[in-house]
Amino acid sequence: MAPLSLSQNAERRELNMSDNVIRNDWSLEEIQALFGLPFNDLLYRAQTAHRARFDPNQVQVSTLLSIKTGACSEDCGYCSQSAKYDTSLEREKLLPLDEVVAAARAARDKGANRFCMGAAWRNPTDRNLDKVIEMIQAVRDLGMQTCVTLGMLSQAQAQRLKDVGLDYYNHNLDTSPEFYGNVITTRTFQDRLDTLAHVRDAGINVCSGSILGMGESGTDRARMLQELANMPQHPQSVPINMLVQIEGTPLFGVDGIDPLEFVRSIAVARILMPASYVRLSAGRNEMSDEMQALCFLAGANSVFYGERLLTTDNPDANHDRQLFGRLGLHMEEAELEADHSVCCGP
Ligand code: SAM
Ligand code: DTB
Ligand code: SF4
Repeated sequence: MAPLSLSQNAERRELNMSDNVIRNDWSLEEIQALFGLPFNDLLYRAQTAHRARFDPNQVQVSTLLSIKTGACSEDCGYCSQSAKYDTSLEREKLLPLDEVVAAARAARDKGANRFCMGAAWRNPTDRNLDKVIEMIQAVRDLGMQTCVTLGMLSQAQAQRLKDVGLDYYNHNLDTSPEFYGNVITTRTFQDRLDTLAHVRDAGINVCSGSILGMGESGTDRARMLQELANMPQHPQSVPINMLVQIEGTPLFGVDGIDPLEFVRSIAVARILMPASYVRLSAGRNEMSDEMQALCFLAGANSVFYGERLLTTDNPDANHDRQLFGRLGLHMEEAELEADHSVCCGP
């Protein structure tokens, strides 16, 4: 093939520059056009956008802990923890503070800079929140960033979490508004947007993303990314999960997603939200090292790290460290607000 002409080169450079602009007005057609690019062109654009704002060889690692497991009143069709499905999961009460602190310390000692605590609640009660606030304080005292995912939040609850110095709140859109009703019926897509608005308005970093491989169409994936990218502010963290199929749930046995389509979705997320962390989330146990390497090339720069997600397995930390070594990736270190005492006391 002939080399690119000067004007083709200029056009390409211009396209790549435009990928570095923060926009909140993406049309569905534009997003579908990105998905439709030749794979190499898409990855080139995503990698270029990534390099403009991030160290391309750095990966942020968060460790998860389920602080309250199972018996959830919601009917999320993917979830091991819904009381509506027989998934043979042992339910557990809210963990005591000392167990949470021990798990966070172990995660920190293995190199995680963020500890993410998840609870199987539709929403926390104010008394639940008192306990979680103690946990957040204790984990911050270990010098780690904190994230919690507790279900729906009121504005007042979000403010309480901000006041204790919570760094991130995770609440996923999960899928497109159009496909949503096929997956969850006990709360609406709008409920999710409302919780995210409460978190954002309280000034907490938003962590919001999705699950791929639930039987959704390519248009659903584009619409889901459009919803995330057209929020008033991009979520600072965007977890992209691949469905972990759980026996007993309605989504068990659904046709999985083509791995290259998954990589494309990461690349499009990176281009649409160039300043956000894009997390290669659940499902890594089912991915080859090579597929994960492609996801990093496509702009993923964060993972869940440690042997356990919430109720299912994740690659072990040694394997991940070896993979990072083979790829020349280094793990990001914790950066907490300089003045910890402002929000949290001495
Ligand atoms: N109960 C809270 C809620 O739903 O917001 C917090 C915990 S919930 C388990 C957090 C997120 O984990 C879900 O929104 C979903 O995106 C993801 N998740 C749960 N089960 C999953 C599965 N089997 N495979 C992939 N992602 C999953
Ligand atoms: C997110 O997007 N993925 C995490 C976290 N946020 C809370 C949860 C993944 C759960 C995978 C299935 C399980 O372990 O139960
Ligand atoms: Fe409950 Fe969260 Fe699981 Fe839905 S995803 S069933 S709200 S724990």
